[in-house]
Amino acid sequence: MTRLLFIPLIGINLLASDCTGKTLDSPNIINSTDSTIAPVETKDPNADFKPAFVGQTRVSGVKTSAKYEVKILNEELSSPWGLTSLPDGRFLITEKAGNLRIVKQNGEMSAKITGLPAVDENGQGGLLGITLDPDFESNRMVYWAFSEKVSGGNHTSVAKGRLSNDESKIENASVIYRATPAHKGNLHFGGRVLFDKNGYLYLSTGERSDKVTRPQAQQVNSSLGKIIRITKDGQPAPGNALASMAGARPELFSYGHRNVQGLSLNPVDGELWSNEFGPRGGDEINHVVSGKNYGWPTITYGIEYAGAKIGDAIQQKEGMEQPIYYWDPSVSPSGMTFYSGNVIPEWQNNLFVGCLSGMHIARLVIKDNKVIGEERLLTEELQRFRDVHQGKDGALYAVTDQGRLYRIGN
Ligand SMILES: [Ca+2]
Repeated sequence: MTRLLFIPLIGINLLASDCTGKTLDSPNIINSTDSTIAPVETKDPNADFKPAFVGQTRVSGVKTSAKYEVKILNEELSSPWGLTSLPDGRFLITEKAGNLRIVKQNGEMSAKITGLPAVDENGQGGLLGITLDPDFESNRMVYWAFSEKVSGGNHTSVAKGRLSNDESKIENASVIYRATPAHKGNLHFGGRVLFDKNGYLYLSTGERSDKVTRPQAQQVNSSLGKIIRITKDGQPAPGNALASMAGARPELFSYGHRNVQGLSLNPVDGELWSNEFGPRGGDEINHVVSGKNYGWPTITYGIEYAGAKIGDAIQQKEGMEQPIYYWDPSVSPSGMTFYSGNVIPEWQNNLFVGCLSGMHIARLVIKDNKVIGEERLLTEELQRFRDVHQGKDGALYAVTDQGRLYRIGN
């Protein structure tokens, strides 16, 4: 029953975790919990960089004390990428090649929903993140990110459309935002979408990986390597702090990102958190504040895949934000969610991060915007976790590149 399909991305992500680098004395980082479990990461890091503060990496391990049950609801999906819930609890799931499906809580899968614009499914591109309009129950509008082929290459785009009453198609699909410039490549599209509490839409992008586009993560006249915040019509949302910076695109929310595939709102204060892939080492969790610079490629806790240093090999710089947490070696973080359900009460306000090369779901216990405990869930499944989502019933759900939909609850 194990299906090890979808090989194309595995090579790339294995590189990220190919840990042949320097050795370092075991980090001796003690956090503020009374846990005595060793950090979950036991491999040597790729680099001997020092964290900026205690608890920024390799915190003490934690272990869920409640019993929970892991169920595979479906394993016939084709490279599912984004997962969200309809109001009645069924799931709306994107498949990378361009298909959208509804899956019932019992795992039963619908036919392909038609009417979406074509996607460029090469490499890391395709049909990516998905979210519902906050007013979905009255307007049935759906928003999704995808890689769009255009003259000059491709780029990440956002489209919206109405889910037809019979759920067979998306009606009047239209592209509302294009993260230009285009680039000829098939890597680092970002691709999560998420509404904030005010009804504005976040989109995460990537810097397209190539050396020629990488510097654009620091350039505020480009949408590459950014978190974007727009209206439902794709216009710049009001209040973006960068809008006052000379030459900046007013839709930019934050910059200096490498490739952001995880976005979630912290239920404690409604603030935005993100993750991003580092190069070889240096995957990050960030608390994202309007107008701030998250450093890539100027500061990073990673090194090039081939082992070379990146830039000046610095990890801190005035005016650039530190990650809340980082991983070295890489775990390849993708979709993530804070948990606010009651099914597993001890998980409340914890952050759950789907990991691709890491092949687990990372559970991060967070206090005062610091990570104070880490656990690896579902390691025995050997799946590449692409998205993690809290269902309407308060359980956790996850999809994997190999095609599974999991329920994690009681
Ligand atoms: Ca960073």
